[in-house]
Amino acid sequence: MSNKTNNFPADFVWGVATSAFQIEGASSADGKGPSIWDSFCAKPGAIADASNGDNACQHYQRWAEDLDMIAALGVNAYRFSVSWPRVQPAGSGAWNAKGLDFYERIVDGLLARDLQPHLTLNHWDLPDALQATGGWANRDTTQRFVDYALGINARLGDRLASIATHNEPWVVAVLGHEAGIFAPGIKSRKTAAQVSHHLLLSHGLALRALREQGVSAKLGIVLNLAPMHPATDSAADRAQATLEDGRLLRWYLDPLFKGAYPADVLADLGDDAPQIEPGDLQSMTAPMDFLGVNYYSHSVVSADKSYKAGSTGLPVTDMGWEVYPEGLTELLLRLKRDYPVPPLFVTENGGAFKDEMVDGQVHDSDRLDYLARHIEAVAEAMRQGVNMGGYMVWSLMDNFEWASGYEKRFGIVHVDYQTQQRTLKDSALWYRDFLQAQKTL
Ligand code: PNW
Repeated sequence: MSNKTNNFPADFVWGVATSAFQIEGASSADGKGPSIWDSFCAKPGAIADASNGDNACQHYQRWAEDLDMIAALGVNAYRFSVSWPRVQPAGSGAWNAKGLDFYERIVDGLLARDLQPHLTLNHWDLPDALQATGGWANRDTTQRFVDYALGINARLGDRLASIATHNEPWVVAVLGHEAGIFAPGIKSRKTAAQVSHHLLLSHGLALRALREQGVSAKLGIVLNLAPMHPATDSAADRAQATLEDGRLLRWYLDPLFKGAYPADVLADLGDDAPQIEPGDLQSMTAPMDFLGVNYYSHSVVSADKSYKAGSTGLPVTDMGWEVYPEGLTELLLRLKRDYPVPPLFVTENGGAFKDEMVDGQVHDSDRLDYLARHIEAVAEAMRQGVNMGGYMVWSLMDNFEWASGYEKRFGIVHVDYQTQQRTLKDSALWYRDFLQAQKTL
């Protein structure tokens, strides 16, 4: 693979990313409360391989070995999330000292290895106790989230490089509350719209509260974004692509950066539109220090409901997502063009592929190629003037891929779930060499 990429600034943030539920295991250890994903996994048929997060990668026990592995990759940053029910088992009130101690070990362990800690507060594992009172559909959960954010900042904030409030609010709202294929498994467009509103509101309220408390970490949010491309040039397909662009991108970006929901999406929602209280939209525009972008693919949109995704002829990953690095450059340029964005970080990018372990090696040339081409797409956006702060691979290691269970592997490190042995795949070795070359350029 050629390395034509370059000219990344010396202080560019290079990382690998994970999330708590997907790697930690120890689902009821040391006082941790259940999360909505613990409960969702127990529903028959919810998870492809009927698995759960009880053990996952046993990162809760193996964290020191894992941090050594991250350091050995030569990255300068690690993105992880805190399990809210591990640190505050009921989602309000009492804190769990052992849970907080765990994240303190992670943060101090990262700093000891010269790695920047980038923390996400909500990577989906809401305390079950809060779901019992309505979860994200209940406006009161926004206040519970503010308290949680303040507690984490009080304990860890002085050592964090960044705090992201939410990971991918679209996934929580739409996959969790409209499609119902992710926790908590609700199927209501109206509920989903209210949930998205409360996620954005809680983000803004948390930012304001954190700034008042005093914060040294950079503050932002992480969105999953994809350019929407009409399947054909027909007026119907183009109109559908515009609406999908509204649902996935503008629904989140417009309130965050312009203080208003997009009119076309509001009109499409009709009676399902969220209840908005005076001041809500104002709260959502709290200034951010960074915007996290998770990019996997573009979306091809058709007005024809029988259209099958992944049929453009482009190669697809094991998730069925088309490999389309040009879409990342396009997306980053669009963000710069349409919004007053702070520095952008690619907070997730990577691919699931069918890996084969042969003689202790994983020759994942498809993943290696995927990463190299997407890093080049970031470089291209930078050449065209986009202010990029960093890039993080999803994921450090194979892990619990939500409704797909352990069948889909996104890691640049292979995990043998029988032995919990970690093995660097070719993509990890390539990333390490690529980063080493960056340093000596
Ligand atoms: C992201 N979609 O999830 C998450 O942030 C990660 O936790 C996850 O492992 C990773 O991407 C890979 O899936 C997504 O259907 C899940 O569009 C689904 C979608 C997008 C992102």
